[in-house]
Amino acid sequence: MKQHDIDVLDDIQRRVLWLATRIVDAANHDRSTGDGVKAGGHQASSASLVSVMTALWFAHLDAEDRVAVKPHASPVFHAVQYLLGNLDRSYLTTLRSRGGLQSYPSRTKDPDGVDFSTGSVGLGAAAPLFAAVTRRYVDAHFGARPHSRFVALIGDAELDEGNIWEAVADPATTGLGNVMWVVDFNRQSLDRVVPGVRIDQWRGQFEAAGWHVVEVKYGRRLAEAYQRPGGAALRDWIDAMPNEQYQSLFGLTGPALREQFLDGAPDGIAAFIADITDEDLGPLVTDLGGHDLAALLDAYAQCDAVTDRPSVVFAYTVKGWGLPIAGNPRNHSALLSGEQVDALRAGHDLTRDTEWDRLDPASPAGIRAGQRRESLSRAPRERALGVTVPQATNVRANKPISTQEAFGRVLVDLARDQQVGKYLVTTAPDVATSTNLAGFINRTGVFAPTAQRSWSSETMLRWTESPEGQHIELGISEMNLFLLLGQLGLSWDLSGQPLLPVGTVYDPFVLRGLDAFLYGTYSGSRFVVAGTPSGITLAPEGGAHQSTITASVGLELPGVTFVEPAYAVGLDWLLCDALGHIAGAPQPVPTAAPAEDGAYYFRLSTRPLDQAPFEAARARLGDAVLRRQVLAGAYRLVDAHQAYPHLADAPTVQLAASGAVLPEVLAAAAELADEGVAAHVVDVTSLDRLYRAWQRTLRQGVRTATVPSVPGALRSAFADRVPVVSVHDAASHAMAWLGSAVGAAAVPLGVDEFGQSGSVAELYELHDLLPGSIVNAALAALALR
Ligand SMILES: Cc1ncc(C[n+]2csc(CCOP(=O)(O)OP(=O)(O)O)c2C)c(N)n1
Ligand SMILES: [Mg+2]
Repeated sequence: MKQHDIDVLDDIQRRVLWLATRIVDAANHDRSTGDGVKAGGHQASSASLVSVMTALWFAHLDAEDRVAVKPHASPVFHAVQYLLGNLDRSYLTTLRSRGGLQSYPSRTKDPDGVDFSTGSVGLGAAAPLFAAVTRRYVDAHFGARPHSRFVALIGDAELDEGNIWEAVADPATTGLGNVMWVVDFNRQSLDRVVPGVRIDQWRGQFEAAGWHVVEVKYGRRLAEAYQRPGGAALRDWIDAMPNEQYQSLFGLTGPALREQFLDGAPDGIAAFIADITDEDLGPLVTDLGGHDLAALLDAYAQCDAVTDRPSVVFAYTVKGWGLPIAGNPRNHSALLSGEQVDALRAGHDLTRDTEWDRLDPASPAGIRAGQRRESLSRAPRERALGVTVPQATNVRANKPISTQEAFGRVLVDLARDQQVGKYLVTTAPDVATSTNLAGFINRTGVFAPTAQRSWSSETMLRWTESPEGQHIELGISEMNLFLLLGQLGLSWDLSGQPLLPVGTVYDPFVLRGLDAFLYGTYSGSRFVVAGTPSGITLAPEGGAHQSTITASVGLELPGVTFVEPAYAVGLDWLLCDALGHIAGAPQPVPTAAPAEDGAYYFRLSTRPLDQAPFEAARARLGDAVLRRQVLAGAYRLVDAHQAYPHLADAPTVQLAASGAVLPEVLAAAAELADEGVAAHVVDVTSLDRLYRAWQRTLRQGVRTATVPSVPGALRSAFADRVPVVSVHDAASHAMAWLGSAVGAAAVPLGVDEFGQSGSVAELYELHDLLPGSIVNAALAALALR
């Protein structure tokens, strides 16, 4: 690139720096919320990335490229989009306000085309890597898409997050030449200057994982100084200097800076810098490559040239670059004072009247911005897959079967479906076979970018790896599972091809990947995940493998519909319906509910259940009604008054349960009938949909100051004002609200302690889940009434 072009980019980056700084300043000083809570924002973290981002957007990226921006640089992103003409001026004063620019980049809430949400450090780095994994899959199955580069801009302290290394190390992410990470290597985190010099460690870790590593360490001034006689010693001294000492130079000037710089320096350095004036010394020794636009563009080009593996650029930067807080160890959340902002404005040749202006369209910088706007624009993508997922696969269940097994069978059946089959893609963190994906894998194969020779003669599981495979196998990292699912579910946007992603994970380890789960759904991703097996029903496995709080997690996660069927046909309906929603052709959930628009979490079990009770309910209600109720969240598995007509006037309770515990509940209902108590049994297939329906009517009542009605989903399955016993192989709290919802006393039974090894019966006894305890709970509920 010619010097003239670099000068133009330099003009642009100065304006980006100003706008990013002022956007944060305006949030804090131009607005008053009146609530005493500081608006906040990160001027120093933003300044650190200004050069990297200016070089990218104004000289490197193409329209199809996708970029994750580190959370604290969101003001830089918005400043760039504003200068490109993609953001209205009115937004610039709305950072961190309602409906305004989000504190951290958000796909779903920001107005200017964020590719990846970020916020929880580490995840934004991994997301583009898994987006590239997804693209490789899409290209192999559906034909090559226009080339994209997947870029992550990450803070250096983000490298402390383990999920980064899980992602880098997984074989599924190897060889992705279209990935570039740029590490904003400012040697500062939130609290401190990062101790020591860690670059050799980071470099070694990336290289060991097969990455291409580039360092952009020095700016032009330092590079020239190194060429002079004795310059090599200067270089060695700067390289060896601890981060803490180097960072301290930014706050100093004059003789004090010289003294600090020479503290501990070998002989000869003092002489080398003796003829450099005090004024020139600071800019020289703090001249880092991460603010040298030509050096950055050269590094990006080096990454493009390496096409067989991912690249990482360590861009040495200054936290607070160009601001009075540059390099200050306390600068993470520091805000410039009014006087400092005034001085900065004047220093950028702006006034209060011109401070928010775009670049003059007639100037070289303005012309460049106009050209870049053109070359970076892209058309919106279609989200719907446009295929019809069948309502059921008609899974056969004539003998006892677990929900986990039924799940595997339904997937095999869907894989055969002419329309749907090819869009299904499964993934699991080394638990594919133990979560019943083997049937699907046998049918579709395992994905690998190139065909692999199979050395196994095993007939049970055909682990054939090829570009046609539809299962992406991961190492044991639940973070990677959810990160990949999140990206597969955004493939319609990031790779121009909607998919039907399905993941499996041992239910207790959903918690291990929870932040990535949240990340995916916060980003608007849609997928199915099965947590299986779950609960203490996994009896012999003991407390370390028994999940108890996951039902509450599923219930409470926004953007996730939590379901926990007990019977195979119910599971079949729910799974087909979920995939139908993801395909974008939702079959209406008949509860006047707003369309669901997120992920689905199936909590499953390996306990085989006799399917006869379900078939009885089916005969009683008919498929159409039953299916509607199963999808709505609950149905009456046993209606006591129909099953025991002589109990029509007897005291009545209702036993509500989800999943594996239903046999005990059914037995308790029979015992209660013997004792002259009519007990309805309600199978709660989706606690989440029921709760949402209830909340919706409550909130409606609250907002309109009217008496809330009972939602249909509750009304059709539950009897009004009849005491409830809830029974769940999960924390009792998840179902404890049902009493309020039906207006009656409730006794919630569940697992509120860590589990341990045993038989199902032993552990159910321990946690009061056997029929005898359920009967006692029912009598207690009647007494509480
Ligand atoms: C998972 C997570 N933990 C903690 C934080 C709070 N936090 C935000 S930024 C930050 C330090 C980041 O340092 P670095 O990545 O080096 O960024 P920079 O120096 O560029 O600001 C921390 C601890 C977070 N956002 N996410
Ligand atoms: Mg940092």
